[in-house]
Amino acid sequence: MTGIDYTQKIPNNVDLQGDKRLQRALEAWQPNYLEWWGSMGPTDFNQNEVYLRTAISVDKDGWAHYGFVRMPEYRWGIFLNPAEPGRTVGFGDHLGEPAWQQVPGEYRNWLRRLIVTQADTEPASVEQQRLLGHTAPSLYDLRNLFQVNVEEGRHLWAMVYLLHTYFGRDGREEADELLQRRSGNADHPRILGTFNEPCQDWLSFFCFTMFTDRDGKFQLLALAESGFDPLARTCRFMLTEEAHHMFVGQTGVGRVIERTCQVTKEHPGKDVREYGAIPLDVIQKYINYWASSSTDLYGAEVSSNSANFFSAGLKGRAYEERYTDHKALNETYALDRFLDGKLVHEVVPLRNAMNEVLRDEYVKDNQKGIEYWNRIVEKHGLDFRFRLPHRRFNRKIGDYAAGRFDLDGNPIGEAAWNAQVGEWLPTDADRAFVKSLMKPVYEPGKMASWIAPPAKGVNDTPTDYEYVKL
Ligand code: BYC
Ligand code: FE
Ligand code: FE
Repeated sequence: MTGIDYTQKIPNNVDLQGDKRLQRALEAWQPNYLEWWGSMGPTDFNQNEVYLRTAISVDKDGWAHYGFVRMPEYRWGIFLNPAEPGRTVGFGDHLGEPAWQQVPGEYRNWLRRLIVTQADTEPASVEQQRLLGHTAPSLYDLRNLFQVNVEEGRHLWAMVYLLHTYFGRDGREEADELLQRRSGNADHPRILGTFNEPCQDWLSFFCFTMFTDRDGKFQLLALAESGFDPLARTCRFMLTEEAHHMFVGQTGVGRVIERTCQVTKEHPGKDVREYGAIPLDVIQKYINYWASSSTDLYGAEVSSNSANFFSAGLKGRAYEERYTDHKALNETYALDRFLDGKLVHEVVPLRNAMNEVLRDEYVKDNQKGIEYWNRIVEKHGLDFRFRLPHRRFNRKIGDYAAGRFDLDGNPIGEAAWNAQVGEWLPTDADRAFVKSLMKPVYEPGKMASWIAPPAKGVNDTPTDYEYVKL
């Protein structure tokens, strides 16, 4: 079944009606979710109609549905990609065995932990972004923010469905806790570092959707390979939603760059700040900050957890089908570790380096984004070039957290770091300046001083469309 039943309290394509116990349990969680949305989701705007897309089927054209919806009335539901008949486990020790339709008992705890970690990021991001509506640079951007927010809410539903359906009582407890942890709360924080970082201005929001949602893309690609079939199917559908989030980040930062380039050419020799634009080197510092924090989200370079997840067939590699050896048992991975204060070349069993393998794909994808931004600068004939910080730069997780590294990944001392960190990461003054620009622009078609208009509107609408009815 690919069509989605919208007559139900919880829209779904998993025949929820056929399992009354499960349906009741999820319908009991639903008001708690809505209460969380009301208190931790976007502040205000819950009574405004927003031009949102809603999935009406999981087919390719299932996204055709756009309309005005108040966010609390968005039809959050449970949508899985169709089952592939005869699907088998695609990697690890169980290669070729039938994919699991139930949780394999021996892997229950690992699997639950993976699902909870994935789930936790979704509400966290909504919490991080909750104030941004008040300073949106245009109605177009306001609408995109809310689109991202409701879809992250749906991603939480996707994971909660798995917890409730396949993990019994402890799954239900985990689902409740997902509504209790809070981004940035010292006593009860979200699980992963980046999801506790404040994201309170729109340059940060665009960097977040560029770099942090892109971690989402690669983690989902790895989980979409899972031998636990319901997880694979739900992640495959989530990936179709994720593409829009990265579009918002990629083009959002691109439009900020575009605007700065325009101002630079209109007022040669002047500080663009005077004209309400953001200097390119400040944009670069925000890139450095969010790219490095999001690079942490792959975990340690050498990790027995990652080896276990792979061996067990729970979490694969992105694009597993591109590899020839799906067992990865006799292969190795060479990397520069940072041990006792020195970079040391080491060769480790490939399975232990699966976090790094996934991070490699992520870094490659980020690099393409940087090139897109540089084409904008080039088009304007300016000399500035953006760059991706080296993966060792500013890390808090893994080997490199133990040292200091410059943007090229060279180890440096604490004094050198302190002397230069203000050129690499946003300073208080940079943040204060960016914050000073964050004034809402709600007139249809108008843009804030620091951002260029989008190339086109949503779903073939004109860019001065009234995307949010205020
Ligand atoms: N911050 O063996 P290690 C998304 C912990 S984003 C804090 O290196 P492992 C989205 C780790 O939990 C995608 N702690 O790591 C984006 C472990 O803790 P314990 C989210 C961290 O286990 C935008 C310890 O360090 N999905 O969807 O191989 C908006 C040693 O860990 C961090 C997933 O992450 C960190 N950055 O794996 C909305 C997929 N990194 O057990 C949504 C599910 C590591 O010693 N998660 N630790 O207490 C996983 O696959 C893995 O848990 C990880 C790390 C990739 C996160
Ligand atoms: Fe998500
Ligand atoms: Fe996302």
